[in-house]
Amino acid sequence: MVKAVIFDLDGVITDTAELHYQAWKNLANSIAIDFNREFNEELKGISRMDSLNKILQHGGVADQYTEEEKLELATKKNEEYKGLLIHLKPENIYPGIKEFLNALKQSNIKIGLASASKNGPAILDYLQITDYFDTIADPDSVINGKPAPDIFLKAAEQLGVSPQDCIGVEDSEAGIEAIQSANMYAVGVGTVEVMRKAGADLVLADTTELVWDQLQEAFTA
Ligand code: B16
Ligand code: MG
Repeated sequence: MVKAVIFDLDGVITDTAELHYQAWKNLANSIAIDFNREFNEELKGISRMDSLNKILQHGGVADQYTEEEKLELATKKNEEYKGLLIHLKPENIYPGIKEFLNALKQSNIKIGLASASKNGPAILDYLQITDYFDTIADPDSVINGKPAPDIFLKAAEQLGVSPQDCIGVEDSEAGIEAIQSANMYAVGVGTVEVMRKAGADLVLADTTELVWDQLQEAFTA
């Protein structure tokens, strides 16, 4: 029986991927590394430091920076990213999400957030949907990032719900793998082939297809 729905944030609730893209591109270009949208796809769901390491490897300069310098680079990117976030408004919530959240509340289903983003709470505030969430798992409180299950398990634990009674909603391959490893039902929002390959139990083309009654049926089928 479904008792909780645990959401990813970037790419499921709103399109912060575009803002990450702009800030990473500026950072990469400032150290003479090419950065394009195709490569940005590989960073979805991946933590800030893991993203930076991937970018440095992509530029063939991973061994040229000390840990302290890497931290400085990541902080510089995050400062620019935070400057972009302040423009987020409720209108930037993906279509169908508010209706879905309301339906979950009406059915007394618990709602959790399992985002890799340390900016998650601020983003929910900008979007004015913080009150819907019964819990937010802090990415700093888990050892392993997605595709490890840790952040989804943490959210379930904080909600007091068994993983098998949870639905996880994700847009990234790493995130779907994380939900599967957590033994939850994985709903992927995005391209069918990509989501199926990652192991999604149900694939939805976009967030307007997040309809509570249908999701509950799919879960129990
Ligand atoms: P921050 P999600 C992830 O969020 C993003 O998809 C990923 O691109 C980003 O690097 C990561 O959060 C960390 O974000 O730098 O704000 O801590 O998809 O797990 O909600
Ligand atoms: Mg995401």
